[in-house]
Amino acid sequence: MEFEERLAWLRASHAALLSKVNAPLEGNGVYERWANPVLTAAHAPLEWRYDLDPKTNPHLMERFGIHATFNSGAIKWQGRYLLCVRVEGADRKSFFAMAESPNGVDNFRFWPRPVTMPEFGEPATNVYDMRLVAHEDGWIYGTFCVERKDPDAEPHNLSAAVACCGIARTRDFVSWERLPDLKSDSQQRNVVLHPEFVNGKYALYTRPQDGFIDAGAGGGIGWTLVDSMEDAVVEKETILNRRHYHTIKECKNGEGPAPIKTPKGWLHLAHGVRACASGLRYVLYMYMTALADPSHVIAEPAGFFMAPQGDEFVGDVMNVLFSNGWIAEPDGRVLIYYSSCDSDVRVATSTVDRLVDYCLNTAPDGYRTGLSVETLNRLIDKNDGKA
Ligand code: BGC
Ligand code: BMA
Repeated sequence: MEFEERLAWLRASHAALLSKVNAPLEGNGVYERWANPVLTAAHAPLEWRYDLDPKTNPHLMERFGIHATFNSGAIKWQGRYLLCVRVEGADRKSFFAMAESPNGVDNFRFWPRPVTMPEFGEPATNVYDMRLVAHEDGWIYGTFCVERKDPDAEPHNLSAAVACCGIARTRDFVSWERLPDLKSDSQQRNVVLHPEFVNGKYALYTRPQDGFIDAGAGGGIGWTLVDSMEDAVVEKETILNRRHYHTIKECKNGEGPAPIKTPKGWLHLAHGVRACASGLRYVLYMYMTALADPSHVIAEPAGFFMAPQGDEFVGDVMNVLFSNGWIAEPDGRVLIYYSSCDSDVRVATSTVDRLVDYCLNTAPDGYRTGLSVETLNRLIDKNDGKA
């Protein structure tokens, strides 16, 4: 195709993709998945990918490969549905970019420029998985993973890395103030800010780990109170949601987005990881904590809430569902943004009522097969009219 013809084709295909109407699919009653991913690499603006000048790019070839758009923080802001998306280039580096939709389920469009924020300390090799939180102090915070090469790695080891929590805040998602990284004795990924003060302090969900990949002695999702976000230091850390043998979170777990406040407690979405022959398997699970003490677990249904299905199995990193963003609407509807295989952003919808019902009325894990059979028999008895 000639330049102009090709440009017209690119623009038309991009516009058609961006305006594609989405629709919910009937499911298990707990939530509805929607038919189309809300963001894919192909949603990235043409201006990011192509040099659109026929003089310098006569073949209209891609000049900057966008490989994936996934793991997005989410917030409803001034009536607009905003995602802070992890965008990964062909060079494996990821960065953040805001995307906006008028309804939260389709028509997401990236803002013209990626999030451009100052570095803190040693410049990051990579950043990812931002959690957006409108804190009651009036700021909107983003906490995210900052990855740097491990300075103590043996010279031949080109994979050893160090993960810590980066912190930034904004009032408009364009201008970002970078605060010092979270100080912690262990490596940290999946750090999430609780939206309210707790005993006058900022509360963080943490995920201490001994190494970059291995949680090691890090027991699960942690909890710490810090005096200030401008100099956040993990001093006393307790584990509030533990990893457990032969569960979906045997290897690792991590808080997803910040929890949603409900009259019956805080609703949490998290990811659990187990190992299997095909590698690490990431699924989503839920739990609830007490209103009076967000670090005290009051309910946790057994097993996963969502796991990959159908085309969600196929992507860059197979067998992965991950979520770090959801939006609770004033009418009780909940939009859950999740990503499959580190490739796309998808949406599922539910309501606070249904999610609370799911958490409070699904049996917890009995940790052994005999108790699962007992739970199942109780349900069958009930349906037989025996209970
Ligand atoms: C990747 C992340 C991944 C982490 C741990 C990083 O290098 O970018 O997607 O979560 O490694 O496996
Ligand atoms: C991690 C996460 C995600 C990613 C997942 C699977 O540990 O922090 O960024 O989705 O691995 O690759």
